[in-house]
Amino acid sequence: MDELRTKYLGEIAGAADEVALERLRVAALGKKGEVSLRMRELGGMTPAERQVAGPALNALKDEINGAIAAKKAALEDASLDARLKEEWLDVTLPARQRARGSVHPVSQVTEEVTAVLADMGFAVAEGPQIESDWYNFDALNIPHHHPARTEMDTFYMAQAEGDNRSPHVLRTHTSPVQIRAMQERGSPLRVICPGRVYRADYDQTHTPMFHQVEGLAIDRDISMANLKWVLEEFFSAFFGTTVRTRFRASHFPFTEPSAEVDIQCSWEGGTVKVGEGEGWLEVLGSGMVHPKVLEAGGIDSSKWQGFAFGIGIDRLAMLKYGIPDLRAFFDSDLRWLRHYGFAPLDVPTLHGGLQ
Ligand code: 2NM
Repeated sequence: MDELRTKYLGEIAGAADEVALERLRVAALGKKGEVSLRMRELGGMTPAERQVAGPALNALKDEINGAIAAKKAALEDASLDARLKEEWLDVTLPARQRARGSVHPVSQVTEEVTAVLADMGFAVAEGPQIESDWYNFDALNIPHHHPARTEMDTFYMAQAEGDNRSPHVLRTHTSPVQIRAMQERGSPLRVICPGRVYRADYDQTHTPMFHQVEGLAIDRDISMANLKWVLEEFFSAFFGTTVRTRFRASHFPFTEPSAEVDIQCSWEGGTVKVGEGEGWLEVLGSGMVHPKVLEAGGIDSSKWQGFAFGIGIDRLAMLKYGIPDLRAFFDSDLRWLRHYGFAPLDVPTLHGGLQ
């Protein structure tokens, strides 16, 4: 019996896995196992022999069962430890970087301009980028012989041969959206129209597609004084500092009188700073809407009047964020976009100072 104990306890201690343990259990305690066979021999013993051998065999059986259970638990612990070691995860590591885009400065500035003017009570309107020549020119009192209407300046849509209708154009300003707003909403009216516009021009300071925002306010007694207040308020909120303006008489077919507007700036060290110094920078065209334009928009010019203005968004973005080269705006250079772009969650707000 001592031999059996030594043999089985030794082999159980050295078993590599559960399969080996089960094989040992069958060899010792199974129907034909070595311990079971000994137990069967108890019947042929004298009562005195049986009284000694019986309890000893039972004790051996219990001891082997116990050793198998203990070894099984130890094997399970070891395999769990191995898995934990294998699958260990450091939850304090920084998250994997995910590629994400940035907001283009033109988009950001469009949002900023819109936030300021919307806060003053202007509604936002959008319209088609391909326009009829009526909405783009005639409704705006731009005569047929005007140089802006030549193919030198305006992109005309291709037309089938023999089609005598006047071709559509890529809108050269967002004014056609203002005409549509007058027709659809009537007066009184306060509306701004931001968006893409197109002109056949390409050099250091012009791209064939650029961005504009136009504003329009119509009521019974609106004047140039209201225009000047709105623009000074707008520039001060947009640049985050008090900005003086200077009006110079000018001419546009769609306004009478017309004025070009300069903003105060300094030119020190080769960089332009808005809202300080003695210099001036031309940024905007404006005026009182021409009666013919009001009539084209379906508004009675004997009862209503209003101001309008137009600003280049790309120029505003360059001024505010110190971007030197206009053409880089449309190069899609990822390094440039990462440098000048805005985080997607930097949403412009008035209380946030618009950045
Ligand atoms: C400018 C300059 C002056 C303008 C006119 C209109 C409309 F459609 F209401 F008549 N919208 N914007 C306007 C006036 C635009 O851009 C330099």
